[in-house]
Amino acid sequence: TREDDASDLAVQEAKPSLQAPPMYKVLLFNDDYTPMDFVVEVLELFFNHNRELATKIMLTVHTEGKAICGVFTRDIAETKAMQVNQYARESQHPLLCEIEKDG
Ligand code: NFA
Repeated sequence: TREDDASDLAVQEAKPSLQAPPMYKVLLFNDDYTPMDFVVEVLELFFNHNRELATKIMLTVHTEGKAICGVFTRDIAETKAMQVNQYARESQHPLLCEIEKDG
């Protein structure tokens, strides 16, 4: 600070970051074919939800058409969606995961 430092040019100061990063929702979408157990497994594996919450989210997707699995910074949200879509594809299920900017 001006009070403590001889020169702001010579001293490196860590400035607090004041802006929170933009957040992205990760969404799962319903389809007619993916087994309910597989969706619960995805929610446990990739979003660290316990069995009870994973089951609730899965049933919301099933009845409402979609649900939020979690909210993350862009890189994390993109990676989660990629991992879920790759795992679904490998398992030959049509389950779809997308991200959407929060707010
Ligand atoms: N609708 C699917 C079924 O009846 C279950 C499902 C839930 C699929 C959530 C995708 C997402 N087997």
